[in-house]
Amino acid sequence: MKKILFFNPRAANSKPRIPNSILQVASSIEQSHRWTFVDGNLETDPWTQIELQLSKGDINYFALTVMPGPQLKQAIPFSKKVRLHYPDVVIIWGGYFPSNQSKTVLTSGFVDYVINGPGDKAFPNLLYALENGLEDLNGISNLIYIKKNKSGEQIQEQVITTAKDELYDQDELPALPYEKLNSIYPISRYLGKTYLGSKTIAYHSSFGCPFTCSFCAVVTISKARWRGKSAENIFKDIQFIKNKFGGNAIEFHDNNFFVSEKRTTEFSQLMLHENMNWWGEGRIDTIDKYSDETLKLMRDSGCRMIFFGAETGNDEILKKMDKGGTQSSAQIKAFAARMKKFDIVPEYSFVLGTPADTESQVWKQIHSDIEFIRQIKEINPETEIIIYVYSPVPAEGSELYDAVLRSGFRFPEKLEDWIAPGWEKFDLRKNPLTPWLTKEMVDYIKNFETVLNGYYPTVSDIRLSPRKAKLLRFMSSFRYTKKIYNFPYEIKSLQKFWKYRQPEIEGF
Ligand code: B12
Ligand code: SF4
Repeated sequence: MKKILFFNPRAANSKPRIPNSILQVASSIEQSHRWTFVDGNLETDPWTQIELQLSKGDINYFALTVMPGPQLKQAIPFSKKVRLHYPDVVIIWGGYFPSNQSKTVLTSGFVDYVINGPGDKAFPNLLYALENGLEDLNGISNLIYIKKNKSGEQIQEQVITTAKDELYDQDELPALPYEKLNSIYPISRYLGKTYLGSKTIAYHSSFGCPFTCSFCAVVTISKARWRGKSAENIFKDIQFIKNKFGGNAIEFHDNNFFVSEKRTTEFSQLMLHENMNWWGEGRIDTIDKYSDETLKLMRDSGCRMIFFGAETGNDEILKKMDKGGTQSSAQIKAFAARMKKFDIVPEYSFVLGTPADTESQVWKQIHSDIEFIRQIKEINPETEIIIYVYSPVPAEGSELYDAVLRSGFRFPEKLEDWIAPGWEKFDLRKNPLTPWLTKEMVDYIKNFETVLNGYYPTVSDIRLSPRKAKLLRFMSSFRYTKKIYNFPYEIKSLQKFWKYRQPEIEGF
């Protein structure tokens, strides 16, 4: 049996999560292959561990999951080293980054195959083809690779993207190999303390999203499709992790957990007596259609907070973002008030700094969004605000992406450029290299965020004691009330000193 070395590059400096991407891909080859795993989130020196495995001489595949951002800092140099020192090992990348930037990844010379979106069938099918000498890989869905044709003396390279499968029935996928993971890294190490509970389970219950927001990388992967596991199956898994490993709270990592009110209701009913808090991501216009009974049931079953893409208070931009056409600024406000009634904290994320034709229009948008955020805080001060600076995703054909291209923006063409100092933070949506945003604008947004986080510290940072939160608020109150956001060094240094945690970068 051939052997795979899976690698999860470091994504979080603390609080590692159950590595669901790796677990799900591993479940697809459980019966046909041997595998082991190195988790960059749990190793101080993951390369030594990788090399230890490779030096045994029985690894045939090095398979990595890669998100944009900091994961690239290990994914790129380690793949390069594997290619250099172990040239026979086949290198396969999967996940959002390679799916969206496949050409750059494949032309690097150190990644052989990219799994495009769900790997549940593509991964085992690819391994089968490679092991059985099948030359034509075109029949393997969800795969991107480089085909080399020899014409005369020239080798022509062509990036081939095979057909995409419809999303799979999530209830038919094999069970995740939790026990095997536990034998490599004790699962207890993944059940972190969050504001939801002392042993928080990260669970992924659905794939995709039925919407087509034009700034979102999920659209390019799942093409407005969504499939979810049944409430019973989610509940069974949760009970298993709870009983076997002691999990006592849940973070749902779905892009959109709440697509089906029926599923949410069934799940909430099952959870009523479990005494577990839970959190997930949803849409305002979807959940606003839920009945009051459902919202109450959700809260009774432990739903404490929901993450929503509020995006902006500007109705015109909301339309450009293609939020499905039904989310409006009035609804965003009314919904914050509705959530207050049910004691569920709405966590609103905003995307500031979208492109506009002139500099003054960009500034106008930024100022009006900041005013809008302040109004939301007045309506429901419990609302958690997450601020992103817009970073484009290659959403070909959308109005927003057309404006991005018109501005002259281009993604890096060389894979290693993604870890150059300028690009490194690009996908953290904090420091985008977009032509329409000046440094002053980015600073202004960041400074407002600092003052806002000072005046309203997040409840999800459990290390921040009430006393510290009070002091932060006190120190920020003059600036916040007088709207003086520039150079908030005193707040920044306190946040740095207390290692204030930004949920958008590290999770809770
Ligand atoms: C958990 C998570 C994190 C955690 C990671 C924690 C950890 N690993 O310990 C934290 C909170 C740190 C995080 C941070 C970020 N994240 Co993140 N994250 C996720 C999240 C919610 C879940 C990932 C997951 O487990 N999915 C479950 C598995 C089963 O699905 P999957 O990964 O898609 O896997 C399938 C396929 O993609 C494929 N596949 C995936 N990997 C591999 C590997 C191989 C070898 C193969 C063959 C196949 C394969 O097969 C799998 C099974 O079908 C996703 C959203 C989502 N629902 O996926 C966002 C997501 C991946 N993150 C995203 C981003 C942008 C980030 C950030 C860079 C920025 C940000 N502001 O969020 C930061 C910074 C990351 C960093 N510090 O490196 C984006 C990526 C979008 C894009 N632009 O490409 C996503 C999609 C969220 C979103 N909707 O925008 N993230
Ligand atoms: S609703 Fe959320 S996950 Fe779905 S397309 Fe829009 S931003 Fe992406």
